[in-house]
Amino acid sequence: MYLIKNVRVYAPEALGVMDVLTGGEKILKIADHLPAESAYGVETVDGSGKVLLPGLIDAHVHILGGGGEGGPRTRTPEIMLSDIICGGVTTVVGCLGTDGCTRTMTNLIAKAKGLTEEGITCYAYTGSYQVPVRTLTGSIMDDLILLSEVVGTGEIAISDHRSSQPTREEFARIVADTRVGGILSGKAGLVNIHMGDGEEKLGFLRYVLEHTQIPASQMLPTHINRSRSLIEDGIDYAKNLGGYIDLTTSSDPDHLEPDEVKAGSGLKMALEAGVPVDHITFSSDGQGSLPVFGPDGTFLGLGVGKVISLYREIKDAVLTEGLPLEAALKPVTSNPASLLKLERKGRIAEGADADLVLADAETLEIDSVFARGRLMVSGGKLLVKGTFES
Ligand code: FWO
Ligand code: ZN
Repeated sequence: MYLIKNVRVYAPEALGVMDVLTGGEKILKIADHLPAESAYGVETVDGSGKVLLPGLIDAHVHILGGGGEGGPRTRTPEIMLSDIICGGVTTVVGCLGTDGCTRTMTNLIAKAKGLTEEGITCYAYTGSYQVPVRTLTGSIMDDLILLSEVVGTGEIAISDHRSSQPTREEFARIVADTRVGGILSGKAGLVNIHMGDGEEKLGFLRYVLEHTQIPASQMLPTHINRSRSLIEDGIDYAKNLGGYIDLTTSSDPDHLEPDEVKAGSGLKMALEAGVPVDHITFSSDGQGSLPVFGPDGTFLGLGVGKVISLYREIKDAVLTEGLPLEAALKPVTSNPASLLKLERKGRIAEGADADLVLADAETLEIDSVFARGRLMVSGGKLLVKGTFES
């Protein structure tokens, strides 16, 4: 049990200075004053001068590693627990990308189970870039209904030279099957959509909204900030069709693509254009490759995404872009939790999982991270390492 005292709580809504009691894996009590019971092994944590945030949700991480666009030597490394918790992330959704051949669903599910055993909460999308979707059981619905880790489908590539060039109808069918699989399994059934640099942009998503009864909350297009023209299309899609958009934080701010938009500034752009904050999420693309192709499609090189970029972009949104902390937190806490229907995640509330980040109120530097009630990082130091981490 931990009693975090006199801490400014962002649930992500600002609750003011409170005392927060955790026990086991849960948040038990939030009140403006809780007596510091020394009995029952309650450990008191001094929260003065600090903020308490919900553990971050990163809904797009290549937990097996991804890449390969430059041949086998460019297959990126598998994630380790510390890559995740050092950035205040306590919930992850793992995915496959371009390479849905050497990266398999059986491996993805096993890795998700491993990360959950190591202390965070890890889910997965079935499929990869490809269409038809490469599932584990042979069907999207069966994967959702039978595999507890599977919460949706993705990352399905459209408008990209590396996609399977699916038809609109094929795309609509994937969204429909994922929706019904979600309904039958009591899960979100969210389709995570990889947006490339193609001219089509969000046309396929508009087609689904205009020609089917499927709600906009079933689809989440990611990499929306990969170009100025795509983020403008994304802002229009979110504002006028009630769509949801996901910005990628991993791009290296010092080596942005020619017209790539940093996630922190993309968030500000969308909010100023009138997109409701609840329709915007961030994800890192951690361990995914960040390949650069020439205009003629030749491979020029690649970097590797990092989960720690997620929290970096939240800090930048507040400290550089001047956004309120509440607005900067929603895209990585309550918004992905709502879209993914993860009721116990993304919020500081009684009965929710004790996934918490304690950070300095001024610098937002992370001090401590709790995952399901276990102290994983304290005083900025890693307490819990992955099985094979030195
Ligand atoms: C983006 C994941 C991209 C992999 O377009 O989609 O390639 O399979 O590991 N990454 N292909 C990166 C841009 C948003 C910068 C992926 C990657
Ligand atoms: Zn992608």
